[in-house]
Amino acid sequence: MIKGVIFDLDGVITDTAKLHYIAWKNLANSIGIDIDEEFNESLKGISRTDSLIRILEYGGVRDKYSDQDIKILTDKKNDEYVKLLEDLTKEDILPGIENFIKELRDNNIKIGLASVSKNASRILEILGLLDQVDFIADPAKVEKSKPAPDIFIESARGIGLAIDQVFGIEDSQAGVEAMRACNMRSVGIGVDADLRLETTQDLSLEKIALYFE
Ligand code: B16
Ligand code: MG
Repeated sequence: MIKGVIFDLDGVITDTAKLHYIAWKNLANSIGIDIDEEFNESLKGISRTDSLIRILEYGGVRDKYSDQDIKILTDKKNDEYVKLLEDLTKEDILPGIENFIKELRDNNIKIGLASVSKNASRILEILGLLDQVDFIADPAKVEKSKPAPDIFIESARGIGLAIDQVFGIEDSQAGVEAMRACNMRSVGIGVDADLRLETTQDLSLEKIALYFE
């Protein structure tokens, strides 16, 4: 019996990947590295610091940057990203998500968030969804980022449910791996998972319950 659903944010509730891309590209360009949209795909679901490390490795300059340099650069990227977030509106909620959340709430299904974004609460606030979510896992409090399962385990704990009472929804390979690592049932949006759906518009409790129960 499903009692809770754990959402990823970027790529499931809204598409902030395009804003991360603008901010990462500008930051990378400022240190002489160029990235394209294909490379940006590999950053989905990856934490801020790990994303920068991947960019530095891609540019072949990882060993030139100290931990302090990395902190300065990730702060700079985040400053630009946070400014870009202010242009988000309710229109940026991905198709079908508001209806699906309503369906969950009407059925007394708990909702948790397992995003590695430290900006998650602000993004939900801008989208007008903050009061629809029962628990937002704090990525600063979990030891390891996706593909480790920590953020999903913390999110299930936060909504007071066992792993086998929930399923999670992800758009990234790292996120699906994270769920598999703790035996959480997974729905993938455009990515292979226990149940693969092509778009967020395909989400419905009935369809998912039929598959999992
Ligand atoms: P922030 P998710 C992830 O969100 C993004 O996919 C990833 O690109 C980003 O680096 C990460 O959040 C951290 O975000 O810089 O805002 O802390 O898919 O886990 O919701
Ligand atoms: Mg995501």
